[in-house]
Amino acid sequence: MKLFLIAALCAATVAHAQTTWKLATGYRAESFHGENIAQFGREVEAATQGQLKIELAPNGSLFKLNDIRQAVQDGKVQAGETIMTSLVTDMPIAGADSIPFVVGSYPAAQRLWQLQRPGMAREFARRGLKILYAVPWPPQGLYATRPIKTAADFRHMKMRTYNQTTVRIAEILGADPVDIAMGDVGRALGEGRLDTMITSAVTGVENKVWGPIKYYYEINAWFPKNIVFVNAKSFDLLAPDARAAVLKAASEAEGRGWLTSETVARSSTQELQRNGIKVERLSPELELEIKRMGERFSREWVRSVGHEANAIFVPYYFN
Ligand code: PCA
Repeated sequence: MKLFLIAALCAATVAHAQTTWKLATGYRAESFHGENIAQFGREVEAATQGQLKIELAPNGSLFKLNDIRQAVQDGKVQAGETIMTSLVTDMPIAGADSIPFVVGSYPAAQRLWQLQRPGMAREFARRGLKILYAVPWPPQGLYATRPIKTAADFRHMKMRTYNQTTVRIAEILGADPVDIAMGDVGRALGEGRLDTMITSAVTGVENKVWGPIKYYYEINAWFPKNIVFVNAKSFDLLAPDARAAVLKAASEAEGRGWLTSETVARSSTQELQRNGIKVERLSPELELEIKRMGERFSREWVRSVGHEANAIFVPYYFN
């Protein structure tokens, strides 16, 4: 009996010693988000003396970006990264960071995240998921193949979208939405499948959009976040010290990711410029008009989310 117990204990230790989490993402391993995940993985592995390894499955190779949350929830993969707006259909408060013109700076984005996080953690917990950390993309700017001078210029421009939120924004602007995953932007541009898009400077650089794209307007429209999370059962299976190590590394990854995002925002805008893209401001009249459209989107969002929206935005605006 004693021997059996010892054998069982050893087996349990060995089981802890060999855990590997696959982490599915829809984005590239070489992006700043991907590199941050890789560093997070290295830190977890070092802190747990190899008890836990995190293996990145980039580029939608395991699951498509918009399916990753469900796949982790169903236990098909242990961990994942997605963009929060991909969750809005059944988790409306996830869209709080993609309402145009609410947040205009990194400190404001951070404040919003602190207010959004408790509700998100509840939503995740309800689905058997645990949030590890979230990091914003640089501010969203407007790219175009031809100058945009008035709101009418959007009409019948093919605008790239990547989820429900961006489709609605395209519709409000009067553009024709075309769904294009981030990795396909370069090819789609080459094939003339898109004329305009709203995304960050770094995404423009990674997709080398110069050539077809001639203009980048720094409208700072919103700061969407990527969220990294794990199936709660996988997390609970870890030994307590490994769990603590994961949470510590996650909190460091979050801090590091926010700083990198800010640095990359600046360097990428310069790189767009170096490659011949005109980095400009919209005319004040058009900026005002676009902000009004943003307000319309915001009203629709608040109406669809209800009191949970107030729980975020009342303190955001009044504290
Ligand atoms: N890049 C991603 C999401 C937001 C961003 O800046 C994309 O364009 O798909």
